[in-house]
Amino acid sequence: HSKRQILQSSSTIVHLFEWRWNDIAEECGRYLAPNGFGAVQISPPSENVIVTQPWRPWWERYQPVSYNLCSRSGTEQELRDMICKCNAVGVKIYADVVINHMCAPDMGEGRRRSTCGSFFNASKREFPSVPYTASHFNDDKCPTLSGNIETYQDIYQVRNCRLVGLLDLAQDQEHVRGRIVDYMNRLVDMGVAGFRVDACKHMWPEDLKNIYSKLHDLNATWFPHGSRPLIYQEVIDLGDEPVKAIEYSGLGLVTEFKYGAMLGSVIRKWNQGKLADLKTWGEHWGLLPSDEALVFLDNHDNQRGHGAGGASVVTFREIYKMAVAFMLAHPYGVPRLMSSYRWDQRVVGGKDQNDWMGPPSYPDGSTKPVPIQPDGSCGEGWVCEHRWPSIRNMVMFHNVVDGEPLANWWDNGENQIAFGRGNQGFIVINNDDCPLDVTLYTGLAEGTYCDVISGQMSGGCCSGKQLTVRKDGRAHFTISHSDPDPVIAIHTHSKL
Ligand code: AAO
Repeated sequence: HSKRQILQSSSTIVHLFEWRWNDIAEECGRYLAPNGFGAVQISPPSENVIVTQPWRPWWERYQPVSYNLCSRSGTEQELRDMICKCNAVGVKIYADVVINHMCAPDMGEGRRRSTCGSFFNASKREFPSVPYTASHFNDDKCPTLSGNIETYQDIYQVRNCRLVGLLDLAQDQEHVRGRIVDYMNRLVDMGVAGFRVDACKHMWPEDLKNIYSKLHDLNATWFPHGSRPLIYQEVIDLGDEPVKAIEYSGLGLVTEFKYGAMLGSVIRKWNQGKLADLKTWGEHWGLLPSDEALVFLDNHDNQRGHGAGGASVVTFREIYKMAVAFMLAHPYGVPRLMSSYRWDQRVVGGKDQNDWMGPPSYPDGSTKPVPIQPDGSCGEGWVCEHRWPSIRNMVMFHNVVDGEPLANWWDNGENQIAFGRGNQGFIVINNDDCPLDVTLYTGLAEGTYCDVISGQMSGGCCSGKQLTVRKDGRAHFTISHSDPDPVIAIHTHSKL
């Protein structure tokens, strides 16, 4: 593969959670494109309610009041400019669209509580700038007295009642589907390459199918004629409810929540889990077919105790790099990385009291820019996992080995594993409490390779560990269990 092919094969998505459009525009050109990232998931671009109690929580963006394109991330013009700049360097934009519901009924009325100043009246269910009126919501179909989803065991409640009290749109109405289609097509025409569709579990699959079928082809300025939007649908299916991910997987990709929950549990060695078990990782574990799964370790919900996945999920706070290395080395699924901001956790009785805290912001509530430090990391509370060197280098590994089958698996029966991808790359992980010291067949051509976890190639020199693959394809690996990054990864483009 040439460097150009490698960058073209890039499929890794990074969720730049709560970033401003202007910062994303810069990040595409200065960092994401040159490092082989495929796409950015942006926070919802639609106008939302301004919540001040608690103060400007991140979750206000999941309460739309119109489909006007202004939010804490920026104006419509800034959105357009970002999409253009990112497409120009080959980084796709996937928009998070909130189409299941509008805001909660107790969010007031007027123009002062919405991010573009559009008028709405939540208690009357009036959103004139869409327009939606009371008749466009599902309330008449919801079987509960409260009007809210009270149990997830009843598919009618899940689809026809209010998710955490949010006004539930009736996507079985042509008018509602039409407004949603118009919104999504406006984004497609601006140049987005697809969507993360929020709360799909709470919409009927046939309505979604209808909506998706009316989407325009991608903008031919940047994409081949006839290209369709990529759609990945948020459906939480951990196996214990009647709504199943497979009801949606025919329509697009589906977020595979079992992935992060199970992998986190194995890496934490919970329930006798060990890395050696991952030999059969994928469909054998009850996961969706690989080409239908959007996979991730944590998301913006479960990294702070919202949504689902539970305590096993790993985040930037701990053992993240090893888990990311495994995810990006393994062929299963389309991977998405989280790029977070810090907040102070304050766990009381198992719940983080600060789980609502919004992005780094000024006293007036506007989001702070993401400053880049001289060492390439981010300042002002932005974590930027995607800029951690080993994560960045594993994104390139993922591209280099694209399309190659899993090969040459080795494990010690416990928590030391290794595997290759065809003859293009090889990874070794030590999650045991003892050193790893082993000679393994890598499948790689003879030569000296640079470990992209401890360093990388630059200007023909390796700043990390060097590994020698002998004529017979074997190489000797040692990894101390006290190494903060107990992983070695080499590939054909890290050859000296
Ligand atoms: C906010 C306030 C609420 C208030 C509401 C209205 O926090 O107190 O009532 O406003 O004023 C986000 C936040 C919400 C926020 C909302 C709107 O997370 O806290 O509400 O914005 O501002 C379900 C959905 C899933 C959803 C998830 C959070 O199925 O779609 O809840 N995720 C998306 C977004 C998310 C956003 C919304 C949807 C809404 O990613 O950011 O909400 O736009 C079970 C079900 C899951 C369900 C979870 C949580 O999970 O299966 O479907 O997710 O419960 O309710 C075991 C089970 C597992 C189960 C889990 C947890 O692990 O195996 O299935 O336990 O019980």
